[in-house]
Amino acid sequence: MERAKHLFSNSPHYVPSPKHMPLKAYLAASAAEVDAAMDAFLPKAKQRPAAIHEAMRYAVFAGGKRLRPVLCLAAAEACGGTFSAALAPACAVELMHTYSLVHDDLPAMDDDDLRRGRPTCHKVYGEGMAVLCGDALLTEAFIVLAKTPATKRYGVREYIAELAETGGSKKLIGGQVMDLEGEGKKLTKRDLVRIHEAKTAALLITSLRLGAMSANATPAKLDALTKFGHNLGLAFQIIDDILDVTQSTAVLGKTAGKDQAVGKATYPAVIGLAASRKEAAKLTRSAMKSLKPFGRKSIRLEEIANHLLQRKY
Ligand code: GRG
Repeated sequence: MERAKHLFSNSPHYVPSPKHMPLKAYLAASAAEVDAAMDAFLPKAKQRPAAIHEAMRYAVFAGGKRLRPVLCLAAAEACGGTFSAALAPACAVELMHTYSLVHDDLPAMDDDDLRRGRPTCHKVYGEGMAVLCGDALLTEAFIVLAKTPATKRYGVREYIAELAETGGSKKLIGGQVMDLEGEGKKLTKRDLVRIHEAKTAALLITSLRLGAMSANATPAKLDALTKFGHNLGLAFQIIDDILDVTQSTAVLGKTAGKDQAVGKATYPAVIGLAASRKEAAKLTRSAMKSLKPFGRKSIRLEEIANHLLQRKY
């Protein structure tokens, strides 16, 4: 954690290199710090019963963009917080995200063989162990989140309520239910937005909010980040849908063309590719507008939003 102090511009240890650390280097350094912290938080692979701990580590350390932790850290920075206070919530959101991927890949859900460029958890450890692995990662997310230091405005009660609400039946789980129910059906753009809000945007919003809460952000700043995360999350999912039809399995590290194969309604399917690209750009512009109250402090969030719009995997 000590070595990460240079990542935050408000830290006395911040080393602008040479002016402002390029985003690519910042993303890689943040991901490395989050990985090191998750390695320390998670039970060791040999901890009994070893099979579950091995599976958890397999799923978590399979790669991944670490987008949610990076948003958490960048939001903390935008609110004048510290890297060390934002590290536990950054790990917690990634653990919840990884649980959702492990369960999403199960035969009873999306039935996928490939995730993050490797065989999915159930392909390696079996379905029963993958169910338990997801359950354990979800639980671990709260164990880790509870380590976040309290601030004047927020404590463990608020942190836990924030993440639990997002993981629950009205957000992540609800989004997955709407997604499953929508397969093979003709959905409207409004239906799609509802699914994406719950399935994708909710965890991005909570990642930002938890980072901000670790920095004792005002409710007005939390509101601004909620608006930012909402538009960013919708844009992120549209780009994801576009990449599903325009990129290869090798590039994505997950099965390409899956949405079409299972008759899933997506933005490209409902409004076409060109209109989807325009919509993602429009949402990203709207997201940026919500960052006004943060001034220069939200430069990383702006860079991340632009980067996500341009991403190729
Ligand atoms: C709880 C089973 C269950 C599901 C909840 C979140 C979710 C619903 C399912 C996860 C699968 C999925 C396709 C979610 C949509 C959001 C999305 C595009 C996830 C992929 O996120 P990335 O690209 O993945 O950040 P990496 O691997 O980079 O972390």
